[in-house]
Amino acid sequence: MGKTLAYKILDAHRLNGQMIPGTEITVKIDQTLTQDSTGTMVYLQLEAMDVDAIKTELSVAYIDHNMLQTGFENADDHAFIQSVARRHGVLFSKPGNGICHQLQLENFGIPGKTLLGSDSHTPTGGGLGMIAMGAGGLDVAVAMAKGTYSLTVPRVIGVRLAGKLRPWVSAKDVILYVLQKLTVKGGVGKIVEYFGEGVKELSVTDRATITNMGAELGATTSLFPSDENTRQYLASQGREQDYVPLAADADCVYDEILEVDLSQLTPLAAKPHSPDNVDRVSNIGSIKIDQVAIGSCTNSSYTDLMKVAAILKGNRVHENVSLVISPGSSRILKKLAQNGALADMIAAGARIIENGCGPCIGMGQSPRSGGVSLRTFNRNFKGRSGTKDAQVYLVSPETAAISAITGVLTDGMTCGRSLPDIPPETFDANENFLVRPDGREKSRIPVEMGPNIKPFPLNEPLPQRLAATVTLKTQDNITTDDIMPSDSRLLPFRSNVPHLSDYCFELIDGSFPQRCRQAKRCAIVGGENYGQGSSREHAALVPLYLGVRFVLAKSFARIHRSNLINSGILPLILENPEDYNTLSLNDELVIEDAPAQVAAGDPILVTDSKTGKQYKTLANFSPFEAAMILAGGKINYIKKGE
Ligand code: MIC
Ligand code: SF4
Repeated sequence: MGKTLAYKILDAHRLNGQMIPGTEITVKIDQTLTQDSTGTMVYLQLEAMDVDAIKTELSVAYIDHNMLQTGFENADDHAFIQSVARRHGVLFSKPGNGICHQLQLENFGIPGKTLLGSDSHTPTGGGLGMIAMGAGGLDVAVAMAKGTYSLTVPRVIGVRLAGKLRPWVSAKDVILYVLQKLTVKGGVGKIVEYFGEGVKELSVTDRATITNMGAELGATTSLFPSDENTRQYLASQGREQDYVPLAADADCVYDEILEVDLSQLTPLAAKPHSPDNVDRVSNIGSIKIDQVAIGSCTNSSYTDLMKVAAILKGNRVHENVSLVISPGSSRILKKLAQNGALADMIAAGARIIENGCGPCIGMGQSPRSGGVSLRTFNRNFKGRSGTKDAQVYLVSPETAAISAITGVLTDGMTCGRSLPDIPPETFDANENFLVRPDGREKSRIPVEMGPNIKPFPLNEPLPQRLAATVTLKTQDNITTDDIMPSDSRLLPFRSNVPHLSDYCFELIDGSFPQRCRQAKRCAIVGGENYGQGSSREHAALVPLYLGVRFVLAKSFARIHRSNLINSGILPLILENPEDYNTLSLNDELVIEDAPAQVAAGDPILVTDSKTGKQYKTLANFSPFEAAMILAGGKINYIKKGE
C-alpha cells in the first residue's frame, strides 16, 4: 500500500519509533522559526540549556507581534532576541520585515523539509509541501539545541479538491468550509492532506492560506503536494533551485476523506466568536459594519492585496467604516508601492499600517464598543481584538474589500462587479531587514537583558501526594486567549510571567488569580478541546506560577497539552465525561502515590478528599512525557541529564 505525502516526509525524518498512529516518534527538524511574543521564552530557555551550537539547518528569529513599542519593554525584548540569536547562529528578521509565516514561505520554505515554529500558524509552510508544525517555545528551543522533536503519530484526513473556484470565492472560503465541516476540534491528532484535481487550481499562497488556518481545526499540520505551481512560486521568489516535486502515492489510503467541490463554494464568513461558526455571507445578510481589517499571516500575500487594491481602485471606503491594511512582508509592500496599488488603496481611504501581526493579536486597531469588524484573519475569539464586546467576522480579502466600500457585509458574487486577474510577479529579496549570524564566538557576544525580562517559573518534582483545590471550572473549547489574554496591554509583558499572572483567565473569571494565591496548589476543570488556539506556553507557565498542578478536562488541544506537560502540569482526561458535571469549584482533589501512578500508566485516580468520590482519568503519557512529569517539567528533566 502506498503512502500519504505526510507519512513520506515524516518517515524520511524519523529517528525513533514506528509510524503507528497514536504512538510517539522522534523526527529530525530541519528548520525552526520563532517570533517575538513567544521568542523571549524560547531564547531564555535556549540560554538555560547552554548549548554550544544549534543543530538545525536553519533557524530564524522574527520580530512581528510586539511592535507597538508603547514603552521600553518591546524594544528591550527585540534587543534581547537579537543578541541571543547572534550568539547561537540564528538568523534575525528585524521588525518591519513582515509576519514570520509569510516571510518563512517567501525566503526559506523548501518542499519536503520539516519546520517547527513557536507559533501555532507554522503550518503555513504546508502550502509548499513541508511538514510544518506549531509547538510550545520550549519544544522549539530543544529542537534548536538537539535538532529533534517528538510527536504523536497523527492519522491523516485526505481532503479531495475538485473543480475550480468561481470569481469572488477564494482560498479563505475553502478553509472556512472545511472548518464548518470538521469544527475546531475535528483535526486534533490528525494531519490534513489536500489532494485531487482541484489542487492545481490553487496557487502556493492560496494553499498557504488554507494550511495556515488549518491550525483552527486543531490539526497537527496541513499540507499540499509540491507541483508546477510550487516551482513557479519558488521561481517568483528567486529560489527555483529549492523546488522538489512531491505527492502522495496514487494508491495511498487516507483514514478519512472529505470531498470539496471548489466550484460549488460561495463567499463564507466565520461569525462571532469561533472560526468554525461558519455561514454563507448571503445567509448572514447585509449587516452594518464599523471596521474592516485586511492582513495577517492568513491573507496578506501579494495576490490577496492586489485583489484588494483592484476592488478599491476608484472607489471610496464607506464613511462609517475604518479600513486598515497590514501587508504581510516588506517585499510585498515594496511591490505594491512600485506598481501603484498602494496609492490606489490610500486614495480609497485605507489606513496602511506596519507589516506585522498588528490588529490580529489586538496590537492596536481595537474596534469601537459593540462594533462589527470584518477581518481577513484566522481567529475571532471573544475579546482578542482588544474590545470585549466587539463582533468579529472572519472573511476573505475579496469580501472584506467590497464590504469596506458598501459599509455592509457584502457577497461579491451578487455585487455585479467583475474581478481582474492578477498577473504573476517576481520579487527581489530584501536582505536589509535580515541580520545574518556573523560567525563570532558565542562567548564574545553579550546577552542584552532589559529590566522587564524576568526568569521563567520552574515546577517541583512530582510529590508523593498531589493535593489541589479546584480554582476554576470552564466550558468547552477554552482558548489560550481565554487562559492568558494577549493584547497591547499584555504583549509587552511576555517576558514577565509575574506581571501576566494578574490577568490569567481575566475574561472568564477575574478572581481566578486571587483564588489561586489563597489555595496552595490548584487544579482546573475543563470541557472539550481545552487550550485550543495559540502555541503560547504562557497559558501553561502563568497557571504554573499561580500554583496550578493539574487540569482535568474532557479533552485537550495538542500544543497546549504539550505545554502543560513541559511545565510539569498534568493534563488528565476524564474517562467518564459525565464526571465533569460532578466536579465543582473548591473541590479538594488528591492524587495519592502520584509518581507511582504516573509511572504505572492509565488510569490515574483522582480522589475528592471530602466525599471520597474517585475520578478515573487517562493521561496517555508516552514514556518520555511521564518522565518529564515526574521530574517537574522539561527543563528539570533536561537538567537531570536524562
Ligand atoms: C496567535 O495568533 O494567537 C499568536 C499570537 O500568533 C500565537 C502566538 C503567541 O501567543 O505568541 C500563536 O498562534 O501561537
Ligand atoms: Fe500574527 Fe495573527 Fe498570524 Fe498569530 S495569527 S502569527 S498574531 S498574524
